Amino acid sequence: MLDKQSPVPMYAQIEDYLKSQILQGGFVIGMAIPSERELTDTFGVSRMTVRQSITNLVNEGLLYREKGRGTYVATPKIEQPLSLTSFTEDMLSRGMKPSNKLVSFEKKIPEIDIAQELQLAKGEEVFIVKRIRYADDKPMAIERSYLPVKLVPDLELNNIEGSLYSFIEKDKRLIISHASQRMEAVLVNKEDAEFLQICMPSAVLMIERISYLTNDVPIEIVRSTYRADRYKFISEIRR
Ligand code: 16G
Repeated sequence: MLDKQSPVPMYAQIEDYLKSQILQGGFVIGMAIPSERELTDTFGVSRMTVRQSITNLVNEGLLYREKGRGTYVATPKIEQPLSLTSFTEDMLSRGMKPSNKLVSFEKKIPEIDIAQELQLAKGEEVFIVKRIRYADDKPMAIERSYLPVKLVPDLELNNIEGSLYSFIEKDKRLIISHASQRMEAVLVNKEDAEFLQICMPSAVLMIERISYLTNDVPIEIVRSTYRADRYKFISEIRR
């Protein structure tokens, strides 16, 4: 099956073969792929070569390894358009069940950088909401939201157990109109690794979003850490 004369290295050809099996449904989600030994025999290459192909696909998020058991086909990552939607809306629109675990909920005067970004006067307080967000009971992201107390003074525990956007828009009748967002890849820290149930070191996607109401008043800063093995962000761009 391999072309030994090809300039494409053996590991890349095996990788292409495994990838096409996954994408065309030969190997389905959750199924174990053939063992390293079986692949070694099938392709007549060294175990190192097979391992290299599998490692590349694990790093791409198409496969995952389970210690002592084997290598399995991973659930495809969530493809999240870069849009101003809430976590609850995003998950429901995919037919997944959103849920939250509240880690902390405080009311205090924020650090100077948050106060400046939220355009707060000296001494003005924010609510700080830290939640783990789940889709179908799997941890996806950790969100730390900062909201000016003066805009949502009656924010309570039961509001953030559900959808925060629904509270802001339906209960408070405020309109979230636009946002600026930046995203970067970082290595997960110890605390977030525990919340997200991932090993260290793992790459995660860090997002900071500042959302504004129609009158350009900042309503929320969110600093989120997303599991990079479960999420990819996509956008339509035109020239
Ligand atoms: C999204 C937003 C977050 C917002 C949350 C509300 C990003 C990076 N974050 O996750 O700012 O607080 O939705 O979700 O997009 P909820 O209405 O389900 O509580």
